[in-house]
Amino acid sequence: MFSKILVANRGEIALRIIRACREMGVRTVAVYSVPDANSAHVHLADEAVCIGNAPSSQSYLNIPSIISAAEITDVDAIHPGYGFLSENAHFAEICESCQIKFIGPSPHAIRSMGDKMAARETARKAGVPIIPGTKEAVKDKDEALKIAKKIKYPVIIKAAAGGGGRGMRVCHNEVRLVSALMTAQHEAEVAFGNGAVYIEKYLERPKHIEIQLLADNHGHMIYLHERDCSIQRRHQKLVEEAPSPAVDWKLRRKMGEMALRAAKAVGYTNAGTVEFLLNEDGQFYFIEMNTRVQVEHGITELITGIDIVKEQIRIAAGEKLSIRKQDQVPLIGHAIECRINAEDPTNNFSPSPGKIERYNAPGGPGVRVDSHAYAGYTVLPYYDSMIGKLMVHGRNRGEAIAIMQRALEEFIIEPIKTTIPIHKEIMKHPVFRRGQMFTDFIDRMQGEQRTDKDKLAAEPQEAKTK
Ligand code: MV4
Repeated sequence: MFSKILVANRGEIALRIIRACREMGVRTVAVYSVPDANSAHVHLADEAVCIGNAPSSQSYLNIPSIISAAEITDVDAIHPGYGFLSENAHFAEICESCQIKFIGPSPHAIRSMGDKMAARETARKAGVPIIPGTKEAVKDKDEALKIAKKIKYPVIIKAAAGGGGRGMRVCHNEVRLVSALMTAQHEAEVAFGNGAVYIEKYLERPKHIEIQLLADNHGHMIYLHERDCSIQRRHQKLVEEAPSPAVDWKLRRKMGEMALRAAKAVGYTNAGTVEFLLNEDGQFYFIEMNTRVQVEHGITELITGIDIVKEQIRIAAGEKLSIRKQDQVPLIGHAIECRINAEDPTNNFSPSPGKIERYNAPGGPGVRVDSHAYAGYTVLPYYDSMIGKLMVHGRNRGEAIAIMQRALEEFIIEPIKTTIPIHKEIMKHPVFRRGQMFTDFIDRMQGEQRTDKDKLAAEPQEAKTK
């Protein structure tokens, strides 16, 4: 096992990794930017090194600075968390060349899955269902028109180097397709330095289902069932749950086996997640693979009892998976996560940084809070607005929702604006309670609220006093 790990991240995930290390008897090094000097991860780690100024490009994305910190503190390994350098194959290679273990998959696996168009082709060749569309990058408008005619509108243009919804464009007709192609290619070139785009048939109301995988370097690979991440807004997940109310055991097994196939095709090791879109007819399609630990990994830990971060560290240290047989992976009860962001849901989710004066995290049976926030902590404007994750675990979905509602009521974060109020709305929404949410859930819910408000405003005074 490693004796010391550098955590190349901040916020709640840095804490999560430090906690795993502490329990495993591994020492930790935190890295931090100048304004993060007072952050919880700096205090909880055994050592801490300042790596640069506030902008991520100068600190958490600054490879020379992070490698220097690793060499000065003489660590055996680096855990990248999520975001920042976690899916940077070049960084993984540099770690390797410095004899520092990168806690994640191989540079080859990261690179293969990082090109979303290549990943789609890899999945197809491995026999994993993909959405009808292009095999290679779309060269010009004639090619785009031809393929769209074949698969029929609506279609979606995606950037090969994109992922997570970045650089996507939905087109309902030929005119839109031609103009969208030009801008999509240009935007992809500017944003990712790679203008390659591909086209898929656009699925109108899918569910977003992802399969968590673990693979060691001894040939063992298991899936830890699915998470339902259909509740998103502008490609930011708000609520996730495991298992999915839309997946039965037969489908779970099919999706799990297809996820394993896709991962095996690139020689995948460590923790990873295969994303699928699930149609109302029960058909599912590979969309991409995330080669890192994800924000929502905790709900899978709650239903399986498997500590994914500890498994990541053990795998990187060359140990075998703690559970190596698929039928020994538990699925107990139901877990839900609400992401608590410093955003104002009543003002288009605009960021709401600032000092937290009052803070009280919920507790009690079935509640887990992963957060770096505390009373007196200042939410910084430079980074991601997520200040914590509220996770609950119940015997079934109904119980999990009840625990979540109770926990949301207990949670106090003042005076900054947070997403807690919208989570309360989601938990009581009949569509959510029936488990019938699709990726358009939040837009529809907010549409309903607007019409409610309009109705109230338009209604004569007597309607209220009656
Ligand atoms: C799609 C799609 C419909 N059809 N692909 C968004 C995130 C990225 N990983 C893939 N995404 C989508 N790809 C086809 N062919 C719809 C989405 C999508 C979506 C997916 C999951 C959750 C929320 C979403 C919101 C809008 C669009």
